[in-house]
Amino acid sequence: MKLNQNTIAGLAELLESAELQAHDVVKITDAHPEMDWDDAYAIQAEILRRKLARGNRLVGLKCGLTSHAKMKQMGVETPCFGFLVDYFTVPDGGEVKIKELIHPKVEPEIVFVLKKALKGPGCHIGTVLDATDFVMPGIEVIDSRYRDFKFDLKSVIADNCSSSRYALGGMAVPLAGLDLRTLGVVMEKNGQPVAIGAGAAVLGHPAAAIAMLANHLGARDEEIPAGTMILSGGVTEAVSVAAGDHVSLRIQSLGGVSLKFI
Ligand code: 0L1
Ligand code: MG
Repeated sequence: MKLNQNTIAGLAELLESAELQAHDVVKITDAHPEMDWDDAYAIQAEILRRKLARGNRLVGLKCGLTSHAKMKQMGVETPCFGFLVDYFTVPDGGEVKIKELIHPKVEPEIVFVLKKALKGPGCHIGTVLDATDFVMPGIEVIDSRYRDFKFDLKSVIADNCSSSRYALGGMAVPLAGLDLRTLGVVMEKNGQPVAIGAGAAVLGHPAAAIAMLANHLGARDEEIPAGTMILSGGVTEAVSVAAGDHVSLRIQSLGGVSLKFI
């Protein structure tokens, strides 16, 4: 690690305050170009520690930047991993208050819920499918704290991979007989299709993203506990939203989920 504990705590406070007060900041590597990957995840972990100390609950994990469309959109080449806490959760059909956010975008996601713990190294698609209880459709609302969504990968990891809100559809679908690679995904904004794709857009198979997360945590001697809910990453590019927008997502065989922005 290149940053000391005071700097990590200060950067966590900067980014978390930006999130809670809905204002943007410049990417943190501008002032700390020496920052390494461990520093980036340490800042993210410090943000989680602050939230848990305030009484928030951890409710899930996320993989980000797992499709080539997203990597190209953001100019990066590697996925990133983050966390979800209770107040990020919006019910299906519920409202997201734009004034609580900076410049939100929405992404269609295939969401996994595990019935067995996963611990890397060595996790692969088969391990993940064996450990999966069911999958669901999800809309993730991302909201980078960085001005104009301009960041590099270390800065975005520190910023908890732009996590801000998410909603899950109501159908829990077991995997038997489903090929997640070929499931069609259609996201509409105000009744118009704005993002169309298929599950294979996520690293060839969405379970590959979950395996990558398990291997990433395994390298830190951590596991993904049974029961964990995990967003596997946006299937398409993210789409900007504004007050008054209605977003709905349908994923073949998994049903739908929607959000209103007010
Ligand atoms: O969930 C995601 O794929 C977002 C990862 C962070 C990058 C971004 O803000 O687009
Ligand atoms: Mg996402």
